Amino acid sequence: MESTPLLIGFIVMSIASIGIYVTGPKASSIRHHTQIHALVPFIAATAYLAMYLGTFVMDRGDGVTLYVPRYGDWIFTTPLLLSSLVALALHEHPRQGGYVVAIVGLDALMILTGLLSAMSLDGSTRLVWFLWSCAAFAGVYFMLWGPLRERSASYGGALSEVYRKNATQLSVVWLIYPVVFAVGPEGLGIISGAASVWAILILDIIAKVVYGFTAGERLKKAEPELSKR
Ligand code: RET
Repeated sequence: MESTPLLIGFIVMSIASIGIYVTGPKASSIRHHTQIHALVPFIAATAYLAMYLGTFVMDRGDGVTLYVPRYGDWIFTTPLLLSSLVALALHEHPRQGGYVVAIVGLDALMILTGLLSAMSLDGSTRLVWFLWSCAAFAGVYFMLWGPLRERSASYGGALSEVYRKNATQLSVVWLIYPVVFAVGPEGLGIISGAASVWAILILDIIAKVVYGFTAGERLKKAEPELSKR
């Protein structure tokens, strides 16, 4: 059990949730982004608390520890982060619903098949699920940088610029997760269990907390233009 990083995760996420809510934009045109960005670390705090307490933390069967709450966290937080970006790209256009379903569907498939990979005892089965998860991940990137980027660009100005910056920040950070997974004990076992828990903690702080604050600041600056649309 790696209790130190798990306890740190619980504390950082709890404080960050309140911090993002208090400092995030409140104007009626964009405050839903603040609500979503504050909910994300709240969910993560719950998962870190569960992992710290040992709830749903189990031996996979070969001595490798499986942190199930981590996937429970991701299955809720990644769709929330994506739906905030989709709402921005389309600026609350009615056709938004379809885009959200498509990208969230791909994202959920990515997390669930990632869990299947982590659970697999057989190396080649693990690789197949890993690659399948990567295929869904590629679909998420396609949606972000294809149709959604196009729609946001058609609005131009601040909307398109904030979308591009937030989507870039998200895309870069998310790419490191499968790398850490692949070298961690659930994958090839190149780095130790402790190193992998620390690495995921740092990634989670960047993807949820740093992202929550910076994405909110960009939206704040663009608010005067966004509220006119
Ligand atoms: C897994 C393993 C299988 C291959 C891939 C993965 C991708 C995970 C990602 C997680 C992102 C989590 C975030 C959480 C913060 O809120 C499941 C590790 C592609 C992209 C951003």
